[in-house]
Amino acid sequence: MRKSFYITTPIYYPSAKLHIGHAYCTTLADTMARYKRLAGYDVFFLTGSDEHGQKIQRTAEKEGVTPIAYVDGIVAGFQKLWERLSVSNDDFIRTSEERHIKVVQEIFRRIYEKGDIYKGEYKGLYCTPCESYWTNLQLDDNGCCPDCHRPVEEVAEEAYFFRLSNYADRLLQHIEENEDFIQPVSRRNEMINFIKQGLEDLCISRTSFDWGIPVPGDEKHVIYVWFDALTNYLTPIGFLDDAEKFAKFWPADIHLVGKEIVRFHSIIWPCILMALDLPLPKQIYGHGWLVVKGDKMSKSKGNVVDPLLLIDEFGADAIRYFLLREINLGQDGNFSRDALITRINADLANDLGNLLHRTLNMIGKFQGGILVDPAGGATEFDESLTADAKTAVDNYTREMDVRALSDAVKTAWNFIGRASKYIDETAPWALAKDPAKKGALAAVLYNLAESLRIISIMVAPIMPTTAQKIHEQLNLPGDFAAVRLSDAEWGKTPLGLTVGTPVQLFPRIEIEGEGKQAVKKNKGKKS
Ligand code: ME8
Repeated sequence: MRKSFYITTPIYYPSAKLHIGHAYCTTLADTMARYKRLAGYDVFFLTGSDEHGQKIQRTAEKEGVTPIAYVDGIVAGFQKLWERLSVSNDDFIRTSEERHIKVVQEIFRRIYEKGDIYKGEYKGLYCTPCESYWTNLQLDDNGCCPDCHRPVEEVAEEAYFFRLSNYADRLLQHIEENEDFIQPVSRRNEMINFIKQGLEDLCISRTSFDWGIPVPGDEKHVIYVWFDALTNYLTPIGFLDDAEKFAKFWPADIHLVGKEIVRFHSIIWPCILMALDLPLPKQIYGHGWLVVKGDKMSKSKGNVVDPLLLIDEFGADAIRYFLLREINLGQDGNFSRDALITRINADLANDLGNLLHRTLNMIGKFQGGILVDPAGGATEFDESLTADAKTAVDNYTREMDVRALSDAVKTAWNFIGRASKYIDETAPWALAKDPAKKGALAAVLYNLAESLRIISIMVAPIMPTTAQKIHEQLNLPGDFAAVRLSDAEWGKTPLGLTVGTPVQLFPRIEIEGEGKQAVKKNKGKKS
């Protein structure tokens, strides 16, 4: 039976336009999903939108539209963004969809019948923009929300509670026994300390607004955001309607989330699953933030970068490459336009682009575009190139498997550098001048084309469009979508192949001015 892999991103709030920080999370998940498909897994990759709550209701009221009309427009924008970023999600879940409402109500019913949901009274301080409850002790010096520093509201209302406290011991034991359950380790330790302080029951309903999923049988209550949001992970994989699919994809292999929501995913979510007698996800991975001069990129800080504008300017693959290469998974990483342009020029236009261009040019010039049979011809540098290709693929696989994505990207680029060095070592232009070296020249050009074929496979999860272009320019037979990691074995490029004419992958970006003010003087077309 084929192995399966289920990966999720958080579902995003349609309260604001998505910025490049959100695109970071989705790019990471997409790369992991594409890598697993390449490795032969049956993958289910889920993203979506988290549409309920008082904040959305208020914004819609202000705009004079219904909440659903308001979110419809924003969510269409999310979907367009993911498409433009080459995100290969298998489903997009909206929490306002009927299929999800059914799941949430059924889960509520089951846990209520079990006795782990009960009715009580909630008193507390609530921050509407952050959709968080706080205690007096947690407020900032001005008595405001410790996260966004806006005023909190006192609320007292009848509410349903989930007995989180019932599951604290089992959860702690699970975390301690399963090292991979919460990653990276720093987040795992934070969670262990948090749970050790004791877990209070969780308020899971509200009566002060109605844009949410009604509590079954008590419809003046709507189910409060996290109980609704987290359960999205069960909806599209057949929890209620397709037992076979559900058995295939649950438990999830990884919930990839930003570090500030690890707590909800590694405490509330496992407790809900335990109450449902369902197995827990294999991993919750908390990635770091994209920061601008040390501050989290966020709308409230006014430092957001619009991913659509960046895609228009530089193309999706360049942005994906930058995010994956520049930031170590789990740590915060700096976003800057200058650093992006530097990466495009050095790594994409120069390293990768030139290798392809030079190789195809030489095959065209010296052999009429054909990969001719070396008939035993060789150079003294060939063995080390083939050995390095194998090492690169082995390292890349190991790094991808342990989610060291930026290391895997570096490994692929080191091999690009290695293949470029092979051109200098073998000097094909000199071989071409000597008829006795015809075989050696054919071997060198074959080895370069073969290196590029292997590079296109390693690049595929990172920059899918570019990988496909390399495949097409090499004029390799077959559909690139059918290529697998196991094809990254030396020698699969057919002899006699007529390669295509080179087309620049990434034009160099000329910069005018210096530092932050640098302006792109776009001479070429974006790829
Ligand atoms: O939290 N850098 O939604 P959300 C990196 N609806 N990641 C960032 C970021 C940045 N600057 N800014 C935001 C929610 N993110 C809930 C999730 S899941 C059942 C419910 C990430 O739209 C953030 O860390 O506020 C989070 O993982 C994701 O965007 C969604 O944030």
